[in-house]
Amino acid sequence: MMQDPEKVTVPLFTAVDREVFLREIYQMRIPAVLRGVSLGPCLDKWTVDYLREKGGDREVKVHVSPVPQMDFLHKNFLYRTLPFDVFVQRAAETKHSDFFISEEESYYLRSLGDDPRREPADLRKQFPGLAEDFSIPQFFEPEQFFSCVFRISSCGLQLWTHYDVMDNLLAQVSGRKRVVLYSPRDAQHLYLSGDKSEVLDIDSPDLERYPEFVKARRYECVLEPGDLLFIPALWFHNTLALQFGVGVNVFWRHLRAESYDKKDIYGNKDPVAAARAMQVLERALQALEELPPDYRDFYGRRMVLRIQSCAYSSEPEVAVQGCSPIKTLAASNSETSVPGSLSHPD
Ligand SMILES: O=C(O)CCC(=O)C(=O)O
Repeated sequence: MMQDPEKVTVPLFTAVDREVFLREIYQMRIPAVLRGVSLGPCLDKWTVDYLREKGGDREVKVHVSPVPQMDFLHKNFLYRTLPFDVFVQRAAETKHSDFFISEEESYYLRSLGDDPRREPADLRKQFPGLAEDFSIPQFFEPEQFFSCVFRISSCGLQLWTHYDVMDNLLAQVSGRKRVVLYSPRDAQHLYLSGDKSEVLDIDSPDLERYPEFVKARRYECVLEPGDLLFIPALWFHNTLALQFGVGVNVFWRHLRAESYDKKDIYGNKDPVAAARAMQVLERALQALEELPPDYRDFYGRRMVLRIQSCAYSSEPEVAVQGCSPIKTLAASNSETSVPGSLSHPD
């Protein structure tokens, strides 16, 4: 019989200040929904009309897809450039009179820096008029700041499962959004292609092709307007806009600045030491190619054992240790939460 994936609700915290965040969430390296943190007047102000007027006609590069589930494997989407106000109008409507592919195409904006090849995005530079409505939560040290990115999606838009190498505070300003996350420890069940999982349909995966996928523990939450989601570096995430939605995410460095690739503008290039280790591994695998298959198998297994004993953490996964009891999704959906602490809805 096919095993069901283990499901866990992302813990919900209310009345979180910097001290609670640093002590109870940041240290544990687990995702958490933070409700009630002040994000500024954007929550009331950012209607479609206001965004169009204040954001103006600055050009933005957007993803346009014929279906809401974007597929990076088969590149079922196009990149197109539109004035911001036109883009917002199209992302907010469900049927378009002007379109690139079809009347029902979906739109997604991940904003970029002024010089997209050299500079990370910063809402304060690209959209200063709108940025003054958004307060960046001050949970980190200013020198940890990396980028501040607009995320605007058509209703139904689903972004593939991927990881980033920076810590992330994803603020949902309008519209509801489902987010599914997987621990870095479950990487071996996710069929990775670089930083992305090849399993696009996470709700109904092809288990003949991806039999291991059910072994990945699924963390899930639905963000309401005003919620912040803390996504620690290396945690995989998949987003599904349940409505037209506007979000802003802020990436923060978790490691020292020199640990990161200087050319990284998206916050998703592996840290320098990790990239070097992966290159050395590729060279080691090439060396094994010189051996006959049974020797390659034997020395391959010895290498795996060495990696397991030297690099794997002996700590149990914090999410299990630190967050129990976590309500599983199979249980009731009603949530209660304790100010400044984990919710224990059961
Ligand atoms: O909210 C979204 O649309 C995607 C968010 C995301 O991938 C991120 O913040 O890294």
